[in-house]
Amino acid sequence: MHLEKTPTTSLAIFCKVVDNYGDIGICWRLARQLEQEHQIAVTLWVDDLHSFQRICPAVNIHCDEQRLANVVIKRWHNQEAQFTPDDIADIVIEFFACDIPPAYITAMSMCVPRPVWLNLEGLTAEEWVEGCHTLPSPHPRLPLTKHFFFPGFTNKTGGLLLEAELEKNRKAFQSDPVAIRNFLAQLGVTPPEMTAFKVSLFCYPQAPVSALFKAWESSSSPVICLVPEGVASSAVGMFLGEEALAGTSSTRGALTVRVLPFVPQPDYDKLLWACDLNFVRGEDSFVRAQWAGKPFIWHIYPQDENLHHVKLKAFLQRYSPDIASAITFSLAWNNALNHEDAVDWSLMWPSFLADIQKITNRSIDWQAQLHKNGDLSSNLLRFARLLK
Ligand code: TRH
Repeated sequence: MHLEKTPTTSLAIFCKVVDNYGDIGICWRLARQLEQEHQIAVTLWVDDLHSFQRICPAVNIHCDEQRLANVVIKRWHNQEAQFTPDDIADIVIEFFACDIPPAYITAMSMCVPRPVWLNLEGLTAEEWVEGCHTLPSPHPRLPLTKHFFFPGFTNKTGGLLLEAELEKNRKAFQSDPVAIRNFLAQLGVTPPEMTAFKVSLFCYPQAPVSALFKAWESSSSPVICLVPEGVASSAVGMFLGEEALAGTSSTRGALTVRVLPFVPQPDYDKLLWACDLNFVRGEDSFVRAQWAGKPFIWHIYPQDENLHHVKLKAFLQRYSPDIASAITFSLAWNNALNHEDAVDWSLMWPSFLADIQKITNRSIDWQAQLHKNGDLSSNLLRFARLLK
């Protein structure tokens, strides 16, 4: 029997790092998954290798082109770069409406057949997304059409990034106390700290960290707050009485704060899996916390005129409309309570903690609901193949 070899599909992702780690975090996760689970030949164009190296220490920041996890990584530093149709991938993804080089677009328009061109958008729980997901946007001059692709929480969106093995790996890790202990020990967590209520903290500098620390200090049982280096440095430094460097820690009342090294991306999942409560932010850690099956509090990326409060409320409405303590806590963490509402963390924390089992159960139900939407990479490829 003669088996015809199907040519490998090629795909390029263009990623502009606006700030922090979420842009590259999402693109790198997507790139690896497309390569590993779908055998796509992926090239990831990224303009900031320093941010990339923080979440993936194997990245060489001096290299214009390198291959990691079988993905070709190219430094994107020149909008004037020249391209011919031979350089163009079968599927082209621009992340978050970043402007891909004009010559790349011109070369795309000269390809036969034309590549699929997608704009992968940011995540929001707002309803309008369902109406915009997969909408076409014809190029004003060239014979090309770009399509919008929205991640999301319903089956009328592209879903969320989710690796095929994630659930299996998480369950194996969470049911192996030795693996959890070894993992935490390697990050510097001491045996007595491991028995405390474990919280991981990842947030923007505006979060009311000092006020929450005060409430934890007078908690009825020990709390250990694990915070990666570089996160909430000023509040953490104030608590510690010294610069918040990896390895430093201090205890006051019931609270111990310990600064961890900023871990590589796969270890960040393990940190979420190992903790009893996770504070996450932005987009990617927010999604990972949802896959961790543990209670989490989201610090949303701040926008002008508090636009982010609308997005926060849209998510909370979907996620936990019936758990008042969780909603109040999340709103207060994001400074989104009505002005008349006084924020008293020493009251809010115990009432959140009293509902922790209910909140955990909700996070498990939510996860099951999300699974029904499939995973973003497979959904994206299915859509791209429809357009071919
Ligand atoms: O870092 P973020 O705030 O990123 C983004 C960007 O600011 C972006 O411009 C904006 O659009 C978006 O938020 C909403 O948060 P995020 O999205 O959670 O990304 C953090 C990444 O860093 C994620 O991939 C997990 C990873 N990470 C590690 O690998 N190790 C760590 O120790 C920590 C704390 C995070």
